[in-house]
Amino acid sequence: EEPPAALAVPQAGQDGLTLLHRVGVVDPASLDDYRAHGGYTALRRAFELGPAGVIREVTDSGLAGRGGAAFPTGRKWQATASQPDRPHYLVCNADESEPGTFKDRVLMEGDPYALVEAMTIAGYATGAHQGYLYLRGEYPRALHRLEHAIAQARARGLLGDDVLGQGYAFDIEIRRGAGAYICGEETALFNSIEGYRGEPRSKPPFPVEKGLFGKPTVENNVETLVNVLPILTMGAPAYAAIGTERSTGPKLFCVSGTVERPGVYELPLGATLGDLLALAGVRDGLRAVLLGGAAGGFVRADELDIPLTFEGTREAGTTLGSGVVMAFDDSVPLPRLLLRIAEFFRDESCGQCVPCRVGTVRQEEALHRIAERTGAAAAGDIALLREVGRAMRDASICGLGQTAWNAVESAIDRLGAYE
Ligand code: L3W
Ligand code: SF4
Repeated sequence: EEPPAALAVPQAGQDGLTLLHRVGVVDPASLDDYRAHGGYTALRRAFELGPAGVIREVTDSGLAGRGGAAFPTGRKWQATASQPDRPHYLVCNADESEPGTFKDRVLMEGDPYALVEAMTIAGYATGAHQGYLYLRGEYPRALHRLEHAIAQARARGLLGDDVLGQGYAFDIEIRRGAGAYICGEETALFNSIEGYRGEPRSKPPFPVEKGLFGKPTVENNVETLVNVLPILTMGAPAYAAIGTERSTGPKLFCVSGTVERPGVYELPLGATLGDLLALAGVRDGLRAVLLGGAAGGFVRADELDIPLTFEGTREAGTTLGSGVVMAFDDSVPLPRLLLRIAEFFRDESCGQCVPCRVGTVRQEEALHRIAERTGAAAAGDIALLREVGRAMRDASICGLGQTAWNAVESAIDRLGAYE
């Protein structure tokens, strides 16, 4: 059962990997194999440290969320752990839907017990006894492997009423998404689990205070959680020595488009875009790279020295997002590509707030008009796009509307699209 090429892990089995070291090496169905490759040492370490000790390690590691927003994980865990209201919940956001993102799929399919162990640690640290794993509906192989892993862990006392005989109760329930991108937004995801429409809630209150079922909730992305395993096994100082001072640790990148070897790559934060593209085999004629997915931004082929860090990409006017790196050469018609991105946002807007509901339609209409004129913008089109984009960014309730204009704006300003 070979994954399709786009899901290849070109580095699988190589030495020095921190997150992918078991992917392609262990049998994803075997708990014994997982244990033989270091599995469940981090959970034992967590029980030695106690909940506060685990949160201290995660805080000291500098780990920041890998789903796109880079919020400090230790701060989020501490904020939930300290809430007096009970119960607390843990939610793993595995609704991986950002176009061009497929790293969490590789982790879940290739190393499913790692996520089960990491969720158990996160639940223990933050005082949750129930974890929900909200899985993208289009990931049937990940579903089967995780269901199997959860059942095996339960049967072997690694989930359930008395995890590892430590008197801590924790279990995991999988909920499947139904194809809506917006359900990856953390509060829309809560609504979806609770049986309501997948519409984002206004924040604050943040989920750490009022999340799932109105209770204190930690929600983390799959990759964020899996990082907790090396933090506990190698210790926070050694983990923090990977990467840069402000962006610590390893990061998974999803490389696709016009490269020789598309797939998921692991590199320390701080490597440059050029380093990554060299690994993936950049082709002649590279024109642009979309960083951070549809919600991110384009950079030019002469900007490959951008450091892949949260601050470096921000300073370069884009974002690391969830690790999307899509390469395009001259064979890709830019107006058609931008129109496709706009169609995506119009399609996926939940329609709850006006700036996004109307703005994504207006943006698509303008880009459609331009594409029909084979890429030439008429007077007023660009001004209209800017005005609509500004309104979406400033006045939308959630990240979808706030970022729906990013890629188009960067294509106009950096790539000279439509000139
Ligand atoms: C406690 C505070 N908690 C913020 C928490 C908040 C959330 C996290 C980040 O994601 C990104 C965007 C795109 N006390 C807090 C607090 N929090 N302040 O920190 O929050 P926020 O609001 O900055 O961002 P967000 O809405 O969670 C937006 C990316 O997501 N994106 C798509 C991502 C897609 C994937 C995927 O497919 N795998 O990840 C689209 O916009 O990059 O930066 O937990 O509660 N004072
Ligand atoms: Fe819904 Fe868009 Fe508003 Fe988000 S910004 S709540 S997706 S309409």
